[in-house]
Amino acid sequence: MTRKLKIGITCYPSLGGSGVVATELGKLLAEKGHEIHFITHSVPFRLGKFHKNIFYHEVEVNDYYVFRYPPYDLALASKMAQVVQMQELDLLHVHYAVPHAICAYLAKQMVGNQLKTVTTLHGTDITVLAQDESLKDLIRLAINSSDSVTAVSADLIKETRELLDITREIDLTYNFVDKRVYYPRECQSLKADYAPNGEKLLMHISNFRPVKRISDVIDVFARVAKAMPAKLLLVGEGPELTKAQCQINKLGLENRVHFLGKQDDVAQIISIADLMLLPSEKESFGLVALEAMACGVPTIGSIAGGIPELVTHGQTGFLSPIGDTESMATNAIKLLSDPDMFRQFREACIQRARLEFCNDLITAHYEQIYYRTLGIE
Ligand code: GMT
Repeated sequence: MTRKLKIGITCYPSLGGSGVVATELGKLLAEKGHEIHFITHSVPFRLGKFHKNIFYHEVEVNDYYVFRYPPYDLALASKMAQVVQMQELDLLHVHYAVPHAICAYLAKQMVGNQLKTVTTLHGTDITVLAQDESLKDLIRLAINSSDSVTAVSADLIKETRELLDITREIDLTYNFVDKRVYYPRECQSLKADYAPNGEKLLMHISNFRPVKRISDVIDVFARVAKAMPAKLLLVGEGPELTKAQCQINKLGLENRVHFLGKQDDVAQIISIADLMLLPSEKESFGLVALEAMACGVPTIGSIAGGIPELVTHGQTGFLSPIGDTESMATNAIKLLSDPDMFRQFREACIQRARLEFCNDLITAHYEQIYYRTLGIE
């Protein structure tokens, strides 16, 4: 039997796809008997109840009076080194190059080369931060000094190579969903609350940052709502929310749009949707489209980043060029008006999520990477 590992995981513990992936991965690895140590500034929001084999180590920042900015990154690196030594960890798996892979690099300098590090690139560390000339060399150092590097789409690997001139091996490990949580749920009464007259329900879930193109979400919805009775559910919060509210008021759609705010557990709410809208400008993978797919909900989205690797155009959703809201709305109307086509898409979604992106498959892939990194075959 292959030896069980002691793994330190660092991620952004608050809302966001990378934190979800890191935390769910930790939980699944713990279920398989590995010992997992989260090293973060607060408890990862998806951790929830007590789990056997999972430990949490809080990073506390020293606010010594000469510090203008409390040095979180240094505190994290020291904590990593301390936990590695005290708990005799085999490796650190860090999610995001900046600052986590840099901190892991520093921890390794402190404890020695026997510590192995695995870095997962999630997107904005490359697509946004690597564009910043002042950070480029640091990000390159973080990636090149990790023992293994993974990225969540082939597109992100390509972009990492192009932007940072990186030639080392990068493993492709897609985002995943836990099939015990994400499946089409029976939510008739919840659906009736939002669509009492059988309206079609369109949904968008994000952190409402400009890259998500919320105005396109609303524009697509406005076009669909002209063609058929429909409602829009907006889940999440972020900087573009107020603008979205104004656009909705201007279009006179206030009674057809519901703002649900931040939700930690979206599996149930996604199941009441007919379509997920994801018209992003940048999207290294699009976890929310996968969560929707697993619940049998097709995505209408953009040809951006890794979305085409996830959503099969014409089978599990429809994709259009970024900003082409007319084409997105036409596709949405076509799908929503044809019950046979919709049924086929729904089936294809459930199948694809189970076959290509299920928790067992991707967790096993990460385990393989850990064993390879540690030289255990
Ligand atoms: O989408 C976001 O803005 C959140 C961001 C994050 O940092 O958590 O998500 C990124 O990582 C997710 C998990 O790998 C991916 O599914 C998202 O596509 C990616 N977001 C972007 O590339 C914009």
